[in-house]
Formats: sequence, structure tokens, C-alpha cells
Amino acid sequence: MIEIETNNYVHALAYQVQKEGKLVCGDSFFMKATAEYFICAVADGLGSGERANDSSSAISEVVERYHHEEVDHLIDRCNHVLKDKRGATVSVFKVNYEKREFTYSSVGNIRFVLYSPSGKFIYPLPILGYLSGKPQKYRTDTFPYERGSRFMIHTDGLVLPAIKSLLRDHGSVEEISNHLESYTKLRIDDLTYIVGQLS
Ligand SMILES: [Mn+2]
Repeated sequence: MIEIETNNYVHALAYQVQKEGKLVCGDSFFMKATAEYFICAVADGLGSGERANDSSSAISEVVERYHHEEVDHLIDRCNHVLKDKRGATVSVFKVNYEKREFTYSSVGNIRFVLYSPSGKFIYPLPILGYLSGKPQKYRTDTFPYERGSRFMIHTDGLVLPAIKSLLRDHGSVEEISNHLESYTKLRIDDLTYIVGQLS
């Protein structure tokens, strides 16, 4: 499944495929580009199949509903919505075009990297573990970004040997996605990635 979200400030592509032999994907995502901001959330539900999807889809739904809120609020909502569910690893990424900065918060093993045209990479640190409605510490960081920066966010179903050169050496979101095609064939786990370019 491929979804594209695009406007004058961002061009993003999401790709998702479920684990081999599964009918339901245990990962979920949401992304939206408004006139003021771009937001995306990625969740990897614990386990696989229906119960994993029950947790991860609760995350994409709550972020879809409250995407106008600040990231630290959203990650707390994500935690609350997982009460009485199995749990999920979660990342929320929000870009403010006018301030040219982004805010990121993550609990668990979802990976994120942003590459700036000047050569700098930004890897925000996640909190270890997963969300399951229990009291939880969060870490939310805000960074400036340069025009033309490219980012990638992905679940652990995508195993990449060289994410740095992937973002640095490919000029467009479509090129990156084409390059990733061979890595999406294994299907040893549910797999989700979002790759985007900020202008
Ligand atoms: Mn996974």
C-alpha cells in the first residue's frame, strides 16, 4: 500500500506491507500535510495480526483526530488510548513550515533520521520500551531544518544497511522508494516507512 501526501512545503510517501502470511498489518500510520504543518505518526503494535493492529490503529486514529495539538500532548494521548490494549511502539513527527523546525517524540524501536543538504544528519533519541497506558516518561525534541531536507521514519520490519547514504545519495522521494523496493520483499515482519522531502 502506498500513500502520498504533498503540498508546497512537503512531499511525503508512505509504504506499508504486512508480514508474509498475515491478512492484517500490525503497523499503522497516519500522515497529513496542512497549510501550516506536516504531521505523521507511525505505530508498531506488539505481536502481529489483529491484536497488534488493534493497538497500532488506535494510535493512528487518535493522531488523526487531534493532529492540530502539540507533539507532547499527542504522545500522551497515544499512551492513554493504549490502556487495556496490548501496546505499541510509537513515533510522532510534526513539522512547522514557517518556523522551519520539527518536533519529534518516540517510544520504542521506530527509527527516524533527517538529512540536511549541508550534510548534517539528525537522529532524535527515542525512549526505550513501548506504550501501553502505564505512566510513562516521554522525550520530545525540536530541531531546525534546512530547505531540501529529506527524512525517513520506519518500523523494524525494514532492515536497512545504509540509511545515511540512502537519504544523501537519492535526490527525490520516489528514487528513495524505488531503491527500497528490494528491502520490502522479505516480509519477516510488518513493514512501514514514510519518506519525505521538506521545501
Ligand atoms: Mn515490527
